[in-house]
Amino acid sequence: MREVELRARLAAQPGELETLVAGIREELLDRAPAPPHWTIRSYLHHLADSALVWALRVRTLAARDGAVLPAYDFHEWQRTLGYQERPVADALRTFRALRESTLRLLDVLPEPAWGHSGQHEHQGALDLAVLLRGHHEDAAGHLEDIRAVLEEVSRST
Ligand code: NI
Repeated sequence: MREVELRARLAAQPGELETLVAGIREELLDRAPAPPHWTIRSYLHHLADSALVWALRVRTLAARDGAVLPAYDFHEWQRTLGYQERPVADALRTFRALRESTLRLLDVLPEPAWGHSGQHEHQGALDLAVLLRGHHEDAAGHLEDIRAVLEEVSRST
């Protein structure tokens, strides 16, 4: 995927997510699907937190060539950070705000930043293009997860 197209898709995902979950009954957000899927509420908080980590990594790497980018344990975050209790409106707002501000940053980034190479704790060397692709793919996968869970928990009403 060309970078222009990738950025357009990153910009479109908050709207896709909002459309997907608009009008879902509150109780369906918390209805547990068959493993390994999470509840829809958990996926929404994971998407917000993954956007947070992505936004931090983009800034860290854009600012400094050779930056170290820490990993995080998303299962641990899902278990420990109140994903089951917090309002989904917060997650949707956070996801959109971090996407928008980070894409605006990318618009004005000086050219050399695109050549920066960072060290990810687990994935090894990567650059901004890899961070963009990875974050888009992760979110696209979770949009599919949410679609699947919604179908499953709606059936069992
Ligand atoms: Ni993920």
